[in-house]
Amino acid sequence: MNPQENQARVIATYGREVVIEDAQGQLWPAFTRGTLPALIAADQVEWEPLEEDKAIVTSLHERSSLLAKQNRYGKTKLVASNVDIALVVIAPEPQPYFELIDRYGIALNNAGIEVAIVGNKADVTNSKHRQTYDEILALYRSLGWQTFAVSATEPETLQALQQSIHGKSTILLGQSGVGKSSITHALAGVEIRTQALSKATGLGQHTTTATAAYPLLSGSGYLIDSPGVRGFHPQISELSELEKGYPEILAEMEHCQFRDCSHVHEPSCGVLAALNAGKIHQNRLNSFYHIRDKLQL
Ligand SMILES: Nc1nc2c(ncn2[C@@H]2O[C@H](COP(=O)(O)OP(=O)(O)OP(=O)(O)O)[C@@H](O)[C@H]2O)c(=O)[nH]1
Ligand SMILES: [Mg+2]
Ligand SMILES: [Zn+2]
Repeated sequence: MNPQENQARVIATYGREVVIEDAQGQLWPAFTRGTLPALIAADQVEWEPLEEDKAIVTSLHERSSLLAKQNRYGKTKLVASNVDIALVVIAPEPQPYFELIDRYGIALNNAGIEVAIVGNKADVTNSKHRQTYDEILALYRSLGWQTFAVSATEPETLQALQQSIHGKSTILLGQSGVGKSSITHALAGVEIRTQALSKATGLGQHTTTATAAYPLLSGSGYLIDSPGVRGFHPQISELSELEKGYPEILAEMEHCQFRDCSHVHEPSCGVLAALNAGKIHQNRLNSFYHIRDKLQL
């Protein structure tokens, strides 16, 4: 084997069993060598054939832009590696939450991963949460995030999104039922992977149970579909990491009189002044307070 030939990318993982894609685009079910850590979607690895149609992953390349979260027991859980951009997907149904978006924003800003919001199910106009959905898209657009309003079921609405993720490694994040897999089906070669993946994932099932990467139909780049979440806990331990998720609030802190200002009641607080002047959105500040309290930062 020449060096090129033993390079591969992890497409999906099921515990220590994984599916890898070799340099020729062929998929292999593979074991992970016992000395390696657990692999995650989009990891770059080296591999060797084991027997007829089985392989073993022998080494893991250094990961870039690693997205991690905290599980409910406070343990770090890796979500994906080597990601260029994360699409946080919302929909009018299920009800969207501002704070979930901010929680993703904190993790992604700290990981150095670009973030955009995809408002899916734009065709659903009669939901009682439609106003919240529209407010979320408007707010984050005003904060400089890229936003898209799409319907996974109407391909022509996906063009701008398709263009902006072309050639990139992209992960879809968000609550269960917002349409991450529907978007994946519309933009990526899911069908051609189904056979190789279905054995372990149960693709075709309604709810996604494993994170998996699919090649974009536009020819270059990957779309990583992930299971829906109820909540998301960024893996942070410092106030400065929290603040990184709120650049517009951070920018006002230099106008606070006190260095240890809590931005809640202090008389000459730059953050509260900006809030009163309409330069900071109340929802953003509320989630900042709430996550700071929860994490005791
Ligand atoms: N009206 C409408 N329905 C949609 C749209 N996109 C997805 N749906 C429907 O929403 C439901 C959930 O879609 P999924 O793609 O499975 O959602 P998901 O985010 O992958 O869900 P999990 O895998 O559980 O995280 C399905 O019944 C889809 O048909 C859309 O643009 N418009
Ligand atoms: Mg899904
Ligand atoms: Zn302050």
